[in-house]
Amino acid sequence: MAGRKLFSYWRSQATYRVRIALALKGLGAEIATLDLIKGDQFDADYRALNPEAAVPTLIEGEGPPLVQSLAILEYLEETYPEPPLLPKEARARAHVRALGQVVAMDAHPLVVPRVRHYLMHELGLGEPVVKKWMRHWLDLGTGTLEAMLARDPRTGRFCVGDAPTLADLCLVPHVTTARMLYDADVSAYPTVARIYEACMALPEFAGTGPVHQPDAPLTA
Ligand SMILES: N[C@@H](CCC(=O)N[C@@H](CS)C(=O)NCC(=O)O)C(=O)O
Repeated sequence: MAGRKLFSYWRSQATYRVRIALALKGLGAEIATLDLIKGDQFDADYRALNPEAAVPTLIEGEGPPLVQSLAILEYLEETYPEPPLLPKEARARAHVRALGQVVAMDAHPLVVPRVRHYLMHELGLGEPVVKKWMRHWLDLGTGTLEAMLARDPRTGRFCVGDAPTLADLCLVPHVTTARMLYDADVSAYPTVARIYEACMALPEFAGTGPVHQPDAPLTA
C-alpha cells in the first residue's frame, strides 16, 4: 500500500464518518484539507478526483479515488474487517445500514453547502430562513433515529449492540453538526443523547471530530 490520503473539511460530517472508521480500524491517513466555503471543491484538479465536488475522497495506494462516505465505509469494512463495524446477522446489518441512511441519505443531503448556497443565492432566502430549514431537517433526522433506537431491543450501549457499528459512525457526526450549527439540545432525544455520549467516550470518535482537524478555526 503506497499510502492513504483523505480529502477532508473540518466541519464535514460525511468526512467525519470516514475519519472515525479509519481510527477504529487503526488506519493512518494524510489529511488534505479543502475549504468548502471558499469553493476549493470546484477546482479542476479536485473535480478530476471527485466529479461531484464534495468531500470525502479517499485515495488508497495507486487505485482510483474512493468517493461517497457510505461506499468508503463499506470498502474499509470489506478490506480491513477488524474490528467489524457491521454485525454478522443479515437483518441486524440491514438495521445498521437503515439507521445510517436516515442520517446520510435523508437528512444530511438537505444541509450541505451547495444546497444552502442554492437556497440563499438562487432562491433568495435569507440566512434565518436557511437556518430554520437546516434545523428542521436535522431535527427530523434525530427524531427518526430516536424513534427507531428507543423501541428496538437490539439497541445496546451503541446503536446496535455493545460495539460501535456504521450506524454510530453516522449518528455522531449528525449530532455534532446539529450542535455546531445551532447548539442543538439533544436531551429531547434521550437514546440518541446516551449513545452519542457513549461514542464520545472513545478516542476514535472524540479525537477525530471537527475541532481536532488541522483546518479548524482556532475559535471553533
Ligand atoms: N453523500 C455524500 C455527501 C458528500 C457531501 O455533500 N459532502 C459535503 C460536506 S459534508 C460537501 O463536500 N459539500 C460541498 C458542497 O456542498 O459544495 C457522502 O456521503 O459522501
